[in-house]
Amino acid sequence: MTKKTLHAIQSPIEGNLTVPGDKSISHRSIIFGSLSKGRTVVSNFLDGEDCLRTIDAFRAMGVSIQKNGAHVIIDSKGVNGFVEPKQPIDLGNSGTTARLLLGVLAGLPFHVTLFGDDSLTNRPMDRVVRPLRQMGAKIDGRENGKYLPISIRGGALESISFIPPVKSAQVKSAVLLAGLFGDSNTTVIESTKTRDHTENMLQAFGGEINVDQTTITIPANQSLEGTTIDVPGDISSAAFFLVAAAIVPNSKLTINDVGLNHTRTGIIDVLKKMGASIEVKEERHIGGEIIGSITIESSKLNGIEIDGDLIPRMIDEIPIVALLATQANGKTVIRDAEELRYKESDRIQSVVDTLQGLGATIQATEDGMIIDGDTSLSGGVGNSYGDHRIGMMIAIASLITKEDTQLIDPECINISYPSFFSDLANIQQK
Ligand code: SPQ
Repeated sequence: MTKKTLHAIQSPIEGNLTVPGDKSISHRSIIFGSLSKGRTVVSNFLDGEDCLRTIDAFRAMGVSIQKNGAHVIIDSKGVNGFVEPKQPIDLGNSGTTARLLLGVLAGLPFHVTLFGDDSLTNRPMDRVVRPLRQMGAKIDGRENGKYLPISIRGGALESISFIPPVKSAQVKSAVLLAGLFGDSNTTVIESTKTRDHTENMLQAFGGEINVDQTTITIPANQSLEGTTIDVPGDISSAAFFLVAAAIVPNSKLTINDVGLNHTRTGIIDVLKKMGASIEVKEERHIGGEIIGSITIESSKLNGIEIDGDLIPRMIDEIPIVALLATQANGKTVIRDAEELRYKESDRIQSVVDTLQGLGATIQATEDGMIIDGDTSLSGGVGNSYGDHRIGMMIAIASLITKEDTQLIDPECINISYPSFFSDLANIQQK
């Protein structure tokens, strides 16, 4: 396992930054570009390991995908041009690829085996396997299809009306994608609205979908046409630097061209609620997504309660919010976030263990954590547990620690943000 020494420099964060393309939208651009007929051109595609897995999966089904950095060209004949993959497909660390791909494969007359790395192999797949079986897909796998490796044989499906038992955009998306191969309308009724990039992107490809608050209905047998997609900057990546600027004294940072889709901006609401000095400008709409800029300055922060409908709007930001809370006056309580236990690591346990190790006062609860601030952090050893968001949280923590920090397994950051350390160096005042 490699280690990276993060020096305790404590220099302010200053300047302007654009972050790489949104991971969720990049995955979906490949999926819909492959399902559509004709050419799709994607700019600002996230060149991270997870999104490359989605490209590889569709290449394995015969789709022509050319990639030059963040520029991707997909030439597809649509699903009728797909071929049965000859080999099992390796999904690496990517939960989004696994679950959304299962939704597509449910409708294709192929036998496909999917597997992943240790982390992905331990993440639950039954949440998508159950509704896809209900629609008629033949699925088997470890522990009766609860976990990868999974084999699927798809085909013509029966449309269903489905209430997901968990708040998950991946489950919603898998069922909607399978719905394209159904025999009438497929409906997903969510208890809380989760990120809606699948719904937005389907429409960008000329598809039809009806969204009535948390009830989404998709007709079967649509003909989708290739298009151009300009991927907004990833607010989940931006969140690390927003928190850095909020907690490192004398900082001021502007992040440009970042996605501000309201299903993803819980981090902005949290920063505002804590008293951060933050200004958000919504500048333009592209393909159903909102793009704009965020400016933030360091300021005094207060502990808050975070729960309910806010959680799905910031689920991937909770590790960095936990660090933020260690620098806020008073107690921060995070509830209703049990889904964190099923991410790349058990993010309740890994956040708590890591921050405790760095000197924070934080304890785990079943569905969240309780953090007492304002604490000064010591530094020491920070284990990423192979989880990119924990790795980046440790790197931001090291900006305010008294001593150096050893980050264990920094490479995992390449999953979602390969240029993380160079972007960080660019905004650290020399
Ligand atoms: O793809 P993966 O590994 O599941 O990625 C994560 C992340 O932190 O990048 C979660 F671990 O993001 C998910 C997110 O938590 C991406 C996602 C999507 O693109 O639809 C939805 C969320 O997951 P879920 O389980 O709530 O649907």
